[in-house]
Amino acid sequence: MSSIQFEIKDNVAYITLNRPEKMNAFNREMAMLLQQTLDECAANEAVRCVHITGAGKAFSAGQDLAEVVNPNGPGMDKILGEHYNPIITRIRQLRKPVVAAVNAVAAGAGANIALACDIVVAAENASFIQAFSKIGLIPDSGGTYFLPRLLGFQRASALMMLGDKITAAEALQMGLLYKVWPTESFEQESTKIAVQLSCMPTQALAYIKQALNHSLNNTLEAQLQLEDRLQQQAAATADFKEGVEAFLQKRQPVFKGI
Ligand code: LHQ
Repeated sequence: MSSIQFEIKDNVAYITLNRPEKMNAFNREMAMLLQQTLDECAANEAVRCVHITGAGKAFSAGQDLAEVVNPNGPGMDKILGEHYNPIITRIRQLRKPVVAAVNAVAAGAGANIALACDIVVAAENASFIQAFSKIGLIPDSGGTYFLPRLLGFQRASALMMLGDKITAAEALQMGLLYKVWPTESFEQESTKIAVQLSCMPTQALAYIKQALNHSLNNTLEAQLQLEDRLQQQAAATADFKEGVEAFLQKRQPVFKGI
């Protein structure tokens, strides 16, 4: 069985982190396979949304700690630069929406990979842990970048330093998540969001993502200029033409992602 399961159905790429016996903890093979899979999603025009979840009882427990102490393992000098940083960069640069469907516990790099996605949803039994400080590390995989922006400096600081486990309900209330559903309906509901996104104007979603990426650091003036440029590009797409025509003709639009 591959540590990454991958299936494309109706314009959605379903990626499942698949080392359930290890709580989907990342080893080098799984990290490299996830990068490769995200590259396939970028290259394949049939993919208009990516949905990432975990198999079994975890979303992901983060780095496989057994690999870190293995003398034949990749080594601390490689783990971030070759495993996690390229995953986070790929998620943020992918010109398609990525949904993190957090089915259960997400710890360490597992949590921060989820938080780097465009829309994060969770099952009510899911939980999030910045587990790093508990083993003498600092949050990585974008944690020190996204958490203060999502939560504010104080709450980010507390979660990162204390390493407390927070429930999906707490994460929702803090602004880390978009929605939480009961475990029984979670798969169906998170899939519904992915299918909805896959039918939307994909280019416009890519421009939204590009604008959001820049908004994290831009001045208002620079952001207004970027909006001007991206809006003109969005307005040049076939999907914009279709969206306006459908509105005026009082019918549902059929977007092709171009
Ligand atoms: C695991 C793991 C795991 C191996 C559960 N590895 N086996 C970057 C730079 C370089 C180095 C390090 O890492 C990083 C990035 C990071 O992600 S650092 C953070 C790494 N992750 C953690 O520290 C989380 C460790 N795990 C936990 O805190 C708990 O296991 C969680 C909260 C995830 C789940 O708790 P429980 O539901 O109570 O399950 P459990 O603790 O009983 O674990 C079940 C099994 O999974 C157990 O194995 P066993 O053989 O006893 O059944 C664990 O040893 C194994 N496991 N996480 N990361």
